[in-house]
Amino acid sequence: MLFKNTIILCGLAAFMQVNAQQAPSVTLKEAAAFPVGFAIDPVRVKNSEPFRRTVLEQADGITATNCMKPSRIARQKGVYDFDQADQLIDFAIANGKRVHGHTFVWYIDSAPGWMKQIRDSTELENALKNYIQAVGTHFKGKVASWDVVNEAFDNKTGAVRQDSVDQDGKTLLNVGGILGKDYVARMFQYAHQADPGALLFYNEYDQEKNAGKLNAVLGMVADFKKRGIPIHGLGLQMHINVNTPDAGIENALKKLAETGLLIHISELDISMNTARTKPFQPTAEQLEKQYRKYKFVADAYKRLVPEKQQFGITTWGIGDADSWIPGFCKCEDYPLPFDKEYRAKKAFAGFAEGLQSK
Ligand code: 9MR
Repeated sequence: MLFKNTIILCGLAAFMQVNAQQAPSVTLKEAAAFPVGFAIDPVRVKNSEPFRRTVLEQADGITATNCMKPSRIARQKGVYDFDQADQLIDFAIANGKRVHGHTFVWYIDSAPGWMKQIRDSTELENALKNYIQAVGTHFKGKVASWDVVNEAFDNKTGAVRQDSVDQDGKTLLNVGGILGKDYVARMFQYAHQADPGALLFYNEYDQEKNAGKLNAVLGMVADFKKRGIPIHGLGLQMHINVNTPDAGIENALKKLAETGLLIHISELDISMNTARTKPFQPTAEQLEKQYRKYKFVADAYKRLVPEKQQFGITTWGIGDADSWIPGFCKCEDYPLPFDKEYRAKKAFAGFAEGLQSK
């Protein structure tokens, strides 16, 4: 009986250990030698005290999840609404947090409806140019950096996207089809004219698992360098899961760093629910794998990106309640370092340990 109770107690202790709300002895910003950031929006800052406190305590910088997207700033042509974005930036600046702007051009939902209707190349070129000019100038001196173009390359071909509808028939901003593949370079030129002091990034997903995309990004950088197109950094979104192969992450970090540009892990989250089920309750093994993957990512970034190119690591949200993934996959998931109450998870400990690795 005693033996059996001991086994039960040991099992319980192991379970509690993986689920333990760690009382962290270090914050992420203390643990990291480079800026750690969170993607956030102003409503949560205003409405949730634990959210706000976590930003203040843990982060060096922020990215706007949605409020700096064209769909929010320019709902109507020629009318700019900076209200939400200004609130967020005032909060960041008042608290000494670096602001990363996201994003000027994105082919998907982030483009306003009126812009997606444009078919004429001159009209679209001018609309984008005017938008970048107005928004870049408005935030000049307050925003350290911008994702100028987001996700320009096709998943299958690695060529510049030229689709006007997605697989569900939703209208896209077919900027590649209307303006031609060199539009990406011109957007960087417009962004540089608008705010010559801002660091300009190209941001992309799946580079850790899609060789065609990674090569497309590398090819774009080589071309930009040859032609003197201003670009300062590359964003590796890293929406990954607990089974994403380490080798792919290392390969992407290494190859992107070889460009000599700043490297930003720009949207990190690590999904555990690879079967995309609902409901979903992570097992002790999945929590352990998430802990290890957070640790690996931070450690790999430190090992493979030279210090002077370490722009930082940003997670896409703070706590699991902020994640975009459940809405997208119609499943449950817990991909972030903090739980729904903004208590540090085991994943947090992995992240902090990786950031502190020698
Ligand atoms: O997390 C964002 C979600 O709330 C928005 O509905 C969506 C569309 O604007 O964008 C999400 O963020 C995306 C980011 O802007 C670009 N990379 C992928 C992110 C997750 O979809």
